[in-house]
Amino acid sequence: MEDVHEVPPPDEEQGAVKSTAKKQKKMEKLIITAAICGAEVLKEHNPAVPYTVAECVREAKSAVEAGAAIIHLHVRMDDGTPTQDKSRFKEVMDAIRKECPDVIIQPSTGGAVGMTDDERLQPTELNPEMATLDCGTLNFGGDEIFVNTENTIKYFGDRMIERGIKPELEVFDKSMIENAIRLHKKGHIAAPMHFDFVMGVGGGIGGDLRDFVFMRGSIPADSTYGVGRCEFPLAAAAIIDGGHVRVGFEDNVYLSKGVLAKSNGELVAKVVRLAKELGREIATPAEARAILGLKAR
Ligand code: KMH
Ligand code: ZN
Repeated sequence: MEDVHEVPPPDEEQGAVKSTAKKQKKMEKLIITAAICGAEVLKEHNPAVPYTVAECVREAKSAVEAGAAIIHLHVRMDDGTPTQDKSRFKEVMDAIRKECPDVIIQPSTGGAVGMTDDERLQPTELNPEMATLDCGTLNFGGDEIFVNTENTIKYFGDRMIERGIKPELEVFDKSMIENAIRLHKKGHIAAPMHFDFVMGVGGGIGGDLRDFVFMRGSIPADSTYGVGRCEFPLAAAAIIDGGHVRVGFEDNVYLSKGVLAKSNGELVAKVVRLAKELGREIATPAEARAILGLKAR
């Protein structure tokens, strides 16, 4: 009599089920973005938060050496006051490029709460390869509101199209994905779109796995995405799913519970370790440019 319990021989690839498994498309390499500075986080939160030009270079270098392909950049005055001043951006970007010539620098157009649209847009005059485009208005703690009206988003999107800047579409909630898709259809945002899910900010969506699944399932099929802020619980999910990851002091100053990161590089290195364990390779800046379709400068 035939043995019904006989175990079929394993396929050559561990875990593959011959008849049912689809051949998986090879995953793109993982793009790690380091948001090294932010506008709100202070040295009181972590003494390694950079304010000066030299400190920004130190932090960018540590992140790039650890595996970051993109530096998401805010700039500060030497006393820590956030600024969107074009010349300060130029000074910091030039200094970073001197040490890290290949890295993609993605200036913020979000700036800090209370800044005007034109003040925020100043770094786009430097024609960076990428810049942030915040896709909706958000309660930002206490009485603060981070204002991005539909007209603001259109204005920023049009500026980026004119200058060939790829927007990093920062979405703090699912409704902001809807805003981006609607404004893409009206011609204010070019495709393929790159989203960054900034998750777990009070006023926005939470940072649980179910929130991530909801966000991830809501973007167009031809788009790419990264996940940030609640990056450590969610990085593994994004790595497995083929998404990308953002880390950095702007979002989180801790390496693990109660342990401050000594540098942005330490945060990047943690993602690199996770990716290695999960079998995902890390993108160089050149590979990140190819994945994101950035225009050569
Ligand atoms: N600082 C926040 C108000 C961005 O970089 O575009 C906005 C922000 C988003 O950080
Ligand atoms: Zn930012």
